[in-house]
Amino acid sequence: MGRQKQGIGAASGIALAALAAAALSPVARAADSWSISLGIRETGSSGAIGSDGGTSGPIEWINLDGVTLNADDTWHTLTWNFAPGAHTATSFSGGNGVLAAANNKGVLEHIRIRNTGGNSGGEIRLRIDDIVNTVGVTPTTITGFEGFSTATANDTLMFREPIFSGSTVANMSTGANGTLISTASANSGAQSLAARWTYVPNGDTNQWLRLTTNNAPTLGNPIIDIGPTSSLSIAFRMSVYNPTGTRVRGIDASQFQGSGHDWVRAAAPMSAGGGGLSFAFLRATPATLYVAASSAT
Ligand SMILES: [Ca+2]
Repeated sequence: MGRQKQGIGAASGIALAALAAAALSPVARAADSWSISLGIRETGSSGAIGSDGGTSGPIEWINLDGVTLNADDTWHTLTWNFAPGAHTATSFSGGNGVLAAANNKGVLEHIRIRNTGGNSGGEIRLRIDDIVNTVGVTPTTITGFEGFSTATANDTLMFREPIFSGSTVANMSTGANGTLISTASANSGAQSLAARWTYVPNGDTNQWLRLTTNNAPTLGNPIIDIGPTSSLSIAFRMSVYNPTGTRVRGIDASQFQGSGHDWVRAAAPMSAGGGGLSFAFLRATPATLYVAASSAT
């Protein structure tokens, strides 16, 4: 009886060891990469570059899913050339597959970010800087996100928060969500705009985000020149906090915490007698939980 028990125990031990090994083995990871394209609204505006061109007119995607950005945490400047033959246009809403509008003016309606690599559950950070519209040989910087307070409210500066657009909110998961000024990194100057979101963690490569400028209180619906000698450049930097195949966040909801829980000891390294645990603190308001964050770093 005793031996039989031992045998079962040993077999269970092997099975548990195998499970543990499987859990610790590197998981085959999808590429943490995203495809970037522009959504241009053909407003036919007459206002100056960067001013509010409104929300009327068809929307064409320019070079649909044509450029790949990897989570390399490095700045890359992408340029879309509006000369005929130098780009493709694909209707998103009411378009005809040709980029054209009165006055050669349209609006930067959105940046399209498709989850081409199939990232599943990653907290994605897309930094944006130096939005430059060049006409002929004359560049106009619409914004480099300099001069704005770091306390500028989420969802207000050129780009709305990722959950804003009804077109793609179903692709958004819980967790960090926002468009905030960041001083942690800039392509030029000292500031950029950091958008943060998480796709629904199912690895669907058709998921995309319509990061829209729709009626943003500051720099919303910005007019750009889309004439045959014009182009638009934007600097991007992608990173992901929990890449595909990893899981870095959780909540310790174990019992036995008792009263007077010693957080310092729990967070101390195990080599020093602590628990070696990391914590994310949650702030609760009625019906909603937010991850406490002091900045958009
Ligand atoms: Ca900047």
